[in-house]
Amino acid sequence: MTRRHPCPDWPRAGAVESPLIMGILNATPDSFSDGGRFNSVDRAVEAAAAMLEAGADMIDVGGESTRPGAEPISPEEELERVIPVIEALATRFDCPLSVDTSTPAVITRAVEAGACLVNDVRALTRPGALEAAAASGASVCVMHMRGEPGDMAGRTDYADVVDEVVAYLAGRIDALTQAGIPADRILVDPGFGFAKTSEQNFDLLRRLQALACLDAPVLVGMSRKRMVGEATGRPVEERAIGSAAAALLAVERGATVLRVHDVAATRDALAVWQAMRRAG
Ligand code: PT1
Repeated sequence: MTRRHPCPDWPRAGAVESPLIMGILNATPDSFSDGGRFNSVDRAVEAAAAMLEAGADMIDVGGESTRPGAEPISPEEELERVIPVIEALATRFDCPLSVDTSTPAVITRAVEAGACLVNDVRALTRPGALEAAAASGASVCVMHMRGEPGDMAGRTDYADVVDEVVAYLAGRIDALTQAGIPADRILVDPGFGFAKTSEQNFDLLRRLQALACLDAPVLVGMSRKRMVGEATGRPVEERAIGSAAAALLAVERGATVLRVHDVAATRDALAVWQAMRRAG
């Protein structure tokens, strides 16, 4: 029997001294490649332990890559990758767990296994996903994108990217609340890197405050993304500092949950911000 750790009361913009750090755990074969199932779960537990040690507040487990150009995987494959990892983490750690999925069966099973947050880059638009999430009782994060990761790259013809993101997320909040998900369990995410040019990503970041009208906690994920690479000229393995800077700029503009790979760098950036906020 696995234990389920409840999600925190999600911090809201303005009322927040301590944004939450969500550590990214990829339960994909390319992330934990050598050996069989036991070995890969073991390594996932080790990676989670290291992020918690570095100051992560929660762990986000995902089995499907959603970076630009990625191909979808079958529900069976996704279940096989994700559920054993969530079960193992729920047994070993006290922290809230999140599942990065769009798949109804994975939503149901992951919440049973101990996840308290469903993080869906497709905003519960897959058939059955909304119903599965509502029935699970978990919190939900809905994100903006256009199309699918496999075809989103060219779909960047926005009149105004911020207006579209806000309108889309407002519509998803309506759909979720109508499906019975309480408003205080809904988080929103502008979807950095999803069907947006670098320029549009930075425009979104600059005007992130506009999402405050949705009256929902704002989660952001810019960690190691191409937008950080284009700004810094650095390859993916050298983007920790740029990513921490981006996360801090988002916090200044109201973000309260930070989805990151580099937990220690983000923690230090937040410590500097908090010291400034508490001074004087
Ligand atoms: C995200 C996110 C996510 N990103 C949420 N979940 C990914 N809530 C996975 C690039 O431009 O931002 N929010 N789950 C990862 N997806 C990408 C997208 C990775 C773009 C890289 C890029 O480099």
